[in-house]
Amino acid sequence: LQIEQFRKFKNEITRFMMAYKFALDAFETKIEILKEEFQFLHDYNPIEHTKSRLKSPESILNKLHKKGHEISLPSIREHIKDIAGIRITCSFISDIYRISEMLQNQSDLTILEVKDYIQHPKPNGYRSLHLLAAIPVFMSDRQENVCVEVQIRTIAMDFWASLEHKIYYKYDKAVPPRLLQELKEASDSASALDRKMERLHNEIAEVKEAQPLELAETMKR
Ligand code: 0O2
Repeated sequence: LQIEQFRKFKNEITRFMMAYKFALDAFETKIEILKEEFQFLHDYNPIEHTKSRLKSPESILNKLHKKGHEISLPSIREHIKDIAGIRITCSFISDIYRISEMLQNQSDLTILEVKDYIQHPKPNGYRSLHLLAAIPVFMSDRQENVCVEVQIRTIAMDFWASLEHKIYYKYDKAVPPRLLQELKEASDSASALDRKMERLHNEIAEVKEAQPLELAETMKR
């Protein structure tokens, strides 16, 4: 009987996680469509790259435990919203808001939450735009609305966040104050770089609009 119970439990978990995997697959297709169509229409690609991940069962259980909730599938579904995560890296800050708006306008997505850590960076310097979106997944016998956490950021924000993440875990979450201060300064520099790149990008776009042929000739040289 115990083996039978274990099998049943294992199947339930596999099916539970499958819904999140399908949600990510569907989301990736959405992003691919935006990317290709945008490239075609504007001859420019606002998305540098995307990366998706499913949270490991161990990490799901740790988070549930840390938040003090009971361990059950309904409890996981209710309290852990970032089981399926997708990160979109853009070239410029304006692209972040453009992509976010395009996603928010898609009628099959329900936007549950928007956290703007660009307008309001975290005290440590973390910057990104987070959307929590529910996407319908059609299974053989039911439809589920599955939560996906979308993080949209620039290359510079991504560079900063991945280094900060490594340092945070290297010091086992007790980072020396001097390093915290330097990380904050690095975040400010990354932000200044983002703003400068955006300015240059706009300037080039204006010139391109005014003299498309001349600019093309200059670029060839
Ligand atoms: P991992 O390993 O990326 O999955 P929550 O705990 O999610 O219920 P919270 O903390 O308000 O609620 O969520 P928030 O602020 O939306 O952040 C969730 C995710 O954003 C994190 O997931 C990180 O991926 C990223 N993030 C948030 N703050 C920071 C930060 O200060 N530094 C870095 N490098 N990333 C950050 P996880 O589960 O923490 O980690």
